[in-house]
Amino acid sequence: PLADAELAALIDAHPKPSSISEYSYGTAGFRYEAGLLPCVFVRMGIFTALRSASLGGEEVGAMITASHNAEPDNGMKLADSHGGMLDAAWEEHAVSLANAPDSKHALALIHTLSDYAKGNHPDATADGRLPKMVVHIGRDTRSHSPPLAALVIRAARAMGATVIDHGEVSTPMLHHFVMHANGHLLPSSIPQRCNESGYYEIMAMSYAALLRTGTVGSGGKRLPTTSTLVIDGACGIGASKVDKFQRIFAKLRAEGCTTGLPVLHTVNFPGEGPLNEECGAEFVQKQQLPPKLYSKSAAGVSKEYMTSFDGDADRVVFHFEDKSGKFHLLDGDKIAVLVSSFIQDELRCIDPDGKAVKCGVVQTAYANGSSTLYLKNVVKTNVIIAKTGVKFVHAAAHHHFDVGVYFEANGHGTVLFGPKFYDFIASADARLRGTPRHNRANIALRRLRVLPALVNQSVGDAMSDMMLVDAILFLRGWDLSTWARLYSDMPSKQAKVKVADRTVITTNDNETAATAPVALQIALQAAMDAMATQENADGGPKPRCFVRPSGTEDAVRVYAEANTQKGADSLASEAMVLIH
Ligand code: NG1
Ligand code: ZN
Repeated sequence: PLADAELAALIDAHPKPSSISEYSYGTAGFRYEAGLLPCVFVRMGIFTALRSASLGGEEVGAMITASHNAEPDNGMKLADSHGGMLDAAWEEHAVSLANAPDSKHALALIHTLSDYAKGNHPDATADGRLPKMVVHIGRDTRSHSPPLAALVIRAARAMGATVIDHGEVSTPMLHHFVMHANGHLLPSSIPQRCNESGYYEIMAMSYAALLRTGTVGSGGKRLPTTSTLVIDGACGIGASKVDKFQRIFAKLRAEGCTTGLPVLHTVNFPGEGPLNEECGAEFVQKQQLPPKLYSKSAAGVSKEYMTSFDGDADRVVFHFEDKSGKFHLLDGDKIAVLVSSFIQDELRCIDPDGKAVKCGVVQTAYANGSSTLYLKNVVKTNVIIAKTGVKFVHAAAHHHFDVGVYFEANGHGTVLFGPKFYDFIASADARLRGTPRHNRANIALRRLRVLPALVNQSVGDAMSDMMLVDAILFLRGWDLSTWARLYSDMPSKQAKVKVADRTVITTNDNETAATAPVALQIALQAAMDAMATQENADGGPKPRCFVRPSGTEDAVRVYAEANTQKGADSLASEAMVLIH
């Protein structure tokens, strides 16, 4: 029996603010100004417990963060038992519970969901009690995250759930913990490690193993320009975590594993500057500008090899300053190109026809047109354009490919390895056993084998993606300028417009065109056509412009790209005027 009175008291103590007509589940969960969230958070504490029960006691998670948003905002991302995003049908239940008008309605819903859980797991329920419930909680460094986390924990406990409070962690760490807590869902080649040190250990060991494959025969060169990697932590959680991870490097060095290890120099720690402000992945990628370096230790730092994380460390972009002082950005699209071509090349060393494992890349409408062309024409891989948001790109990568690489232009992405990939590795393993270690297929096998552990397959992970990119650059003997030269981005411009009601704009499935208001799309199309004629560039990608309501901020986003920066800027300004 549920503790109805306790639950009702908790819900009543945190009523829905009058300024909210309806809480919505955005691109990445609930995200609002922190003061508006206690109502949702109490209910989500209850909800996560129910979700765990509905899965017969599999463990789930809630991450308290507003990622790249400014400090006053907060939010919650929910992790399902496989470590990925919450199931879409349960998203609807979450929204219903968040919006129940009062405790009476909320309790009715809670009872429906708990009856559903009991019905699904009759063996696990004794005396009408719910199956076991386990909820993992993590939070970012925002000042209001601890009290909000405390509310979630209280509510989950009132449901009778066991709560594992991980304290301050990055979003991908929380997803990793959840994925590893449900060991039976993990591929057998990945060691089960459900704690912070295990998370670092898996990453460091597989990273070092990948570097070691560079010492025999093929590649493996650390250029002076990549010997120190400077990490801009956005004044958020990522900075502190990289610092801890770095300690494992010291251990590796002490054990004699010195091959190619770079120095990781972290700047922009929590408290050194305002979170995500003029620094971090969101600022760097959207503004196409270098981050402000708040740390004292940043004085005189080399800018040849840099990355920026976002506020909850699930995104990463790379950037550098060339000899003439010019800033160059390597965004998520560039990462997708680097990673997918690397994996494909290694696969081909074992399977020259490339038929055994289906590889592909999932992008969004924000992907630079040049990257899509490069993936199709040079990497010669499959490309799918999905709706913005990890839940959509992740699902597409999982559904369509045996090795699915997905990256949003903003640096959020990962690689998913399906059953056919693991089968391929097992059979290659049997076939190549006993071949010399410098045999190229043997090297490729050892490289591919460590990837599923190095990569965080539950969700985008700045630290893991950073180490993967660094290892590939090392194996290729490249620095950022070589990588940047693979293709040139089409000049692009992104902007945000605040409007009274952003939901009046709706879009088609992959968000490349607006479906309402109809006149808006007609006008945008006319602007694109006019730009195409004006720029008169033959062959290359055509000017593009689209708008969509943000799912994380109260604004409409505008994206434009053209053959010149002037063209992209003017298309974006036209679109902004049209929206106003
Ligand atoms: P919205 O605000 O819905 O555009 C943003 C990013 C998404 C995704 C989510 C989650 C852009 C243009 N959009 O979503 O790609 O990362 O945040 O954090 O970067
Ligand atoms: Zn984020």
